[in-house]
Amino acid sequence: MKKFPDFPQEKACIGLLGVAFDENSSYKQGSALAPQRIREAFFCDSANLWTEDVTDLGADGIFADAGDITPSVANMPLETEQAAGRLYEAGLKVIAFGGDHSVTYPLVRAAAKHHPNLSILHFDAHPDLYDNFDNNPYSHASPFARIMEAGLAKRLVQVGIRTMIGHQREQAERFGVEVLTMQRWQDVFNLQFDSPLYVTFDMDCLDPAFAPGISHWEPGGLSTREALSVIQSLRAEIIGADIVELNPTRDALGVTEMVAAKVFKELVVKMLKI
Ligand SMILES: [Mn+2]
Repeated sequence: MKKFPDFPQEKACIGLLGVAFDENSSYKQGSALAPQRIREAFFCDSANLWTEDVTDLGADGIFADAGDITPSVANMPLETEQAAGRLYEAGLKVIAFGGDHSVTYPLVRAAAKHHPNLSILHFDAHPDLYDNFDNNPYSHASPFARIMEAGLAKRLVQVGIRTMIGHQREQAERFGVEVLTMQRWQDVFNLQFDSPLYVTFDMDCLDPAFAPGISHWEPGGLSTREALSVIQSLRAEIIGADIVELNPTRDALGVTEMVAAKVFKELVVKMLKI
């Protein structure tokens, strides 16, 4: 199989990190299997390595791949933050992929350390703002409560949301989160951010018709095309990103891993261009 060049690389722009961790998933596990599947989908011979704006991601000097980490349950936040931190320290922008959404808290910690005044664009069916879920403050349903409590982002914008409840609405108001629910889905294009942007992409922002290989099927989501258009129409400097919640055990045909690889490609080229 073709592979990304290993970290470190003298000329690379984008550091890659697979996070094989699904112990904070509240309903189904399986997203720990995602990093390898996204790598395979990226290099799948059914497609090419060019983006829609005709940029060749197979060219030299783009990627440096730090491989996959499999953090322990007890030390996941620290191990993940340190692994991502090494890439930022090398002057790279960073894309992490795989894992449940709890990995975003340490990934954002690493990003915020190197990029103050961070903004976050969060694609998801779920607000993930629970103070804790099933008595787990590090649940995959809680990362944005931890991020906002810690003051890691000056602005958090959520798109794709369609599972709001009272408690999470209170949390959103408390933290000043800009929630663009699916009822306002036309408002998500041409978003502008005036500070470094971290993009976190939960695959379940998409309608399960387009991306069934996820743990929480929530109908009424974005189409793949709509999500790509949100990314392509962004006016922002993206310094970090993650793609999470792909669950290969629910992706019998491998459709969803191809969607994840497509999102990966369009995020990468957006990171390269600004
Ligand atoms: Mn979600």
